[in-house]
Amino acid sequence: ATAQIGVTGLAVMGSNLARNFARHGHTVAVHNRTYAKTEALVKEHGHEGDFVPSETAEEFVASLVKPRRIIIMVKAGEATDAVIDEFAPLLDEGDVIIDGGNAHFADTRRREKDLRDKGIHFVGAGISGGEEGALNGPSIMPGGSAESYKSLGPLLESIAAKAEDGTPCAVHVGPDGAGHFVKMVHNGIEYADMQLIAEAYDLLRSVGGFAPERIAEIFRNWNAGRLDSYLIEITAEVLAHKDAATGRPFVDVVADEAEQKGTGRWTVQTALDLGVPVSGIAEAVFARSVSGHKELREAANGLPGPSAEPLSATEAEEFAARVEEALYASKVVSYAQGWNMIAKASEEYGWDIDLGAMAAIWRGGCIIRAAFLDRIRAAFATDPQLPTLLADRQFAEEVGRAQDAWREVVATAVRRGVPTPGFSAALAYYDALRAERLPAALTQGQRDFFGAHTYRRTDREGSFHTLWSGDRSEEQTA
Ligand code: 2AM
Repeated sequence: ATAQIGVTGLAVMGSNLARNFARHGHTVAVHNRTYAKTEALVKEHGHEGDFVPSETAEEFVASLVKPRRIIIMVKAGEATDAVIDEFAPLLDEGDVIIDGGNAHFADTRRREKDLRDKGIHFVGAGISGGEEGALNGPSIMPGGSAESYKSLGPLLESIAAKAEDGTPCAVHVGPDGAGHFVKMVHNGIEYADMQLIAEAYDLLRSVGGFAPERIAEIFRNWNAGRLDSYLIEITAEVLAHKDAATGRPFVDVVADEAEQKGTGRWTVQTALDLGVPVSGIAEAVFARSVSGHKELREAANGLPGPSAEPLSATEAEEFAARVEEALYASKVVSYAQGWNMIAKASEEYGWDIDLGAMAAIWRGGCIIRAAFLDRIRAAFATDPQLPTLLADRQFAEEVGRAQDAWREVVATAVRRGVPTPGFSAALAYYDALRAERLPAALTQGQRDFFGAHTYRRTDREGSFHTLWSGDRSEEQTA
């Protein structure tokens, strides 16, 4: 046995990950259900490093040094269980199985428990960065036991992306499903980011009157500032692209129905269960959903909207600057919500997640990589117990400075009939958090009126109920 790590499931993600290990000097055992893929990998990329191909699961397991480390790269769901069932009987106590797919964290918790009972470490690892990241450096979010990370960590850190300060974008997130959980939230935040960028584009186009090519330039400028990020960078590329067949802007020939594979939806479903408001992510998931409901959109097409004068060139430039502020402030809110969700789950499941470390490993390799994440890392370094990013002194100052522009942009969008669910929800959340009093007091009154659900008072401890259908006197119930 010579291989330090094994990869089974050699579609593009698996192959690229195996090549990444080999290129970093590790001996990599490779295996796939159908041998042709294994052969093709070794034939095409064998010169990149040391690969040990195996045709059968038994040979593959025998080719690995102990403790064996096997990464499964198959489609999330039944295939993962099938592969685990095939390999588990061949392994020894202390061996490590890593699931690098996009599993739901609840499945990862179940699998981890089953394998733990057999003495095998199961690590659900979120891997972000797509095919390119897998080959050249992904952001890696492994869960599972701390012990498994001792033997696995150095291997993962060697192939992970490196942040600007050289830190590898891989860290032990926490026990059992913690890794897949934070990967899910990462994807939710990615949905929110994309939605906010889409709204900014829509405003620049429909209110500002700018052409896609000019908007690409605006995004390129933004990318040189505090919004510097992979998503803003590729937005400029997409907007500048011309369709070869028609010569028109590419965005104008693409059907405007956004699709989703489900991690955004999982994030929102899970957030509802945990009771964490992630309105930015939820609005992003719903916005994709609305875009896909062709029948609803056709039925509503032609409903009246407002009429408005086009902006002058100077007004349009000023408006664009305000959109940048609104985008930035809304982004801070959606990240604040995402981090709240991670903090809540960490508490609920006893994961003890280092919140700053999550920002640190997302600085490179993944889709939401951005200069901004180093600011989040710094915020948690200053205060590891920070209840919301909005309370960080620097973020608070920036959002405070942006708020006038942010309100103006949302008001303009409403007045001119441009849907901005992301910007609007983020602003509403900001205003709700900072409000001295919320109308939730009235909600409690209504609940007590129709359902005797009781309420608490601002001036005394205990639970109270008013005899609404009687003499309206108040009784203390607890
Ligand atoms: P295949 O090449 O034999 O189809 C992505 O689909 C990867 O997952 C492929 O490498 C595929 O193997 C593998 N895969 C899918 N379902 C599988 C299963 N039930 N057992 C093992 N490998 C599977």
